[in-house]
Amino acid sequence: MTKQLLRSIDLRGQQLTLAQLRRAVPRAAADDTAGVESRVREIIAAVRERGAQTLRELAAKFDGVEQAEVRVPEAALEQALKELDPAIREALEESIKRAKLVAERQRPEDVAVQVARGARVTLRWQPVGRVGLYVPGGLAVYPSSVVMNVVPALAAGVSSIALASPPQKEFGGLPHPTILAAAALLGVTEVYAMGGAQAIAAFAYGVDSIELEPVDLITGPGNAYVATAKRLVKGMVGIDSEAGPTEIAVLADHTASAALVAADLISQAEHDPAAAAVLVTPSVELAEAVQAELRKQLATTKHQERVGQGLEGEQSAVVLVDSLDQGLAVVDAYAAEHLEVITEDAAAIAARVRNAGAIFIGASSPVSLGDYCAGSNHVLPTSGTAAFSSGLGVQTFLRGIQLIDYDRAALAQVAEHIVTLARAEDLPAHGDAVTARFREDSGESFGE
Ligand code: HSO
Ligand code: ZN
Repeated sequence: MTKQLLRSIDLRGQQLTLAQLRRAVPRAAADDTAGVESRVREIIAAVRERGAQTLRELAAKFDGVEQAEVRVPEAALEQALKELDPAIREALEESIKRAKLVAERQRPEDVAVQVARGARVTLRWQPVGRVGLYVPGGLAVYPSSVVMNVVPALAAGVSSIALASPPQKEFGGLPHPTILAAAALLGVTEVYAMGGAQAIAAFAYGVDSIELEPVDLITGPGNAYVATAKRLVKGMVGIDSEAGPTEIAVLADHTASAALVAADLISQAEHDPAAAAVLVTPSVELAEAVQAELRKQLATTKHQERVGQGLEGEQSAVVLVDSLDQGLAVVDAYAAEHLEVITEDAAAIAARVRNAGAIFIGASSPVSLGDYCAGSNHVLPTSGTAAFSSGLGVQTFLRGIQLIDYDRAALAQVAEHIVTLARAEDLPAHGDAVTARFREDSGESFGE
């Protein structure tokens, strides 16, 4: 028998609890970052103490670049945009247009609630002041991720956006030109050639000597050093999420095309040997046909080696189920970053899914569409975190501020309750702060 690329997990005929299901779905153990953490702590301390000097030293050490300036001159951004392949520019513009259309419509409205007469509570959505966007370099050059981070930040009304990406030796110590061009296209002019944990530290603490002001929120993916640095500065600044390797799950029945399912699994396995590709299906015929298609398509795909590793890794599998109902329980337990539903009446099945970062409905909505041009965001929760968190969006860049506005009569209505609750908590001064407002000698002039 030919060796199958995806390992098989057969859940047919089994009644599993949620805990059992969670153990049954394929998921790689989290990396041990203990060793990385101590090095990242040293880098953060060095950036705090010696600022730009440390950034230059680490650019020489890690990126092999002797850096005169950490800040990318605006002329270099304009130049990169001028030299950008017109087809790439056109594609980026379409991607930006659709992402903008969606993000702007998703901006939540302020909510003012009249609680009683003269008593109003409002939730005001306020953009964060300043955002630092990290864009990885090296193997992965993702101008699309610049779009996915910057567009919702702008839609939220963020007024200050800085971007960091590692200096590249082959581009004279600047970040990759397509990254620079994407930044320029979006009107981002504050760009730094800095990478790794040092970039995250610079964003979190600021670097006086190059006039890099600290940010309030850091977004964007990165390697283990970047992810660890984000975790360490979290709390002092906000972070979007600690993104793990990308994942695709496909819930499909006998109506799905095996060739298309295989193509979609391969498309996301292309990111990383640690990427996960999972097919959940009640159809044994489809499962077998997809395995055959994977073998066939793997032979001709460009990044054969990492795709093969991704498919054969323990994080990937085909999960056989009795029915779509059981399939839904499996995909909910898995909580995929990307879930494709390719079944009869896919929209109705998708409506029943509770846990996923994004759901791609039907054969004409592949994950690659969402990666680039759907209008949705491709920064999504990985590693099962979709069970409690959302992808990037306009809301990531907003905070809800509560406005409390009561007049005297409205306060009087609840004064006694406040005093009672304050006493119950043995915090009588809380009650006194209210009753003081109703004493004749309080000095308050109430114009009613
Ligand atoms: N699928 C990735 C995003 C991406 N794909 C960027 C291509 N470029 C994580 O959602
Ligand atoms: Zn992708």
